[in-house]
Amino acid sequence: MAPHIALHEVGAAFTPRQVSLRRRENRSAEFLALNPEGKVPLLLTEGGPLTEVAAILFWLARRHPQAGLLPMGDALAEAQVISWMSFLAATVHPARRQGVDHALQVWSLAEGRLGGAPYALGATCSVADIHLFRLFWRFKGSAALEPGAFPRLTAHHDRMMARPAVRRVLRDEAAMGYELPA
Ligand SMILES: N[C@@H](CCC(=O)N[C@@H](CS)C(=O)NCC(=O)O)C(=O)O
Repeated sequence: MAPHIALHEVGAAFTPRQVSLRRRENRSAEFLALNPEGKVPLLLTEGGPLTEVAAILFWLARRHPQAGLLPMGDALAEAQVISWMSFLAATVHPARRQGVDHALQVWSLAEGRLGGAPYALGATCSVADIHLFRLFWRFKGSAALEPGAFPRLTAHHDRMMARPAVRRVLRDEAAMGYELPA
């Protein structure tokens, strides 16, 4: 979902291909030839297949600078985007599999890290916000959160939900018969 949102955000021409994990299409010979790890997402670029949410988001933002989803020319700010996305991919995404209590602890770290700013990097939206949104959207939908829990992440989620690209992807993926992964 995160790369799908970013593709719309940057205005790239693309052809979506649904890969059903339930039907194990990610384990087909055709899919494994493109990603031997057998995981989604996978973006087929003109230069070859690209895997990992963080790399796909980074590449799309670099390829489409006019979208303003990466702080160009500021090496530290750019590294902060990578830092956020590495944290999300390596720590936040796998947390749910270790139980709700662990996931809540990890999300508390994300809540603290977000601070009072509207977006991960501060005032402007970057690809890190797309990554963050997708994971919190899923967590919020799967865990029975206490009312008022994670106020900053919830405000961030609501802010992201107002973006046309996000609304479009939620609608399109629901119409496709979205299968909730972990
Ligand atoms: N580190 C990868 C994780 C990708 C991942 O875990 N994808 C899951 C769906 S959320 C998947 O394809 N699982 C299928 C499988 O492992 O068989 C990323 O951030 O892209």
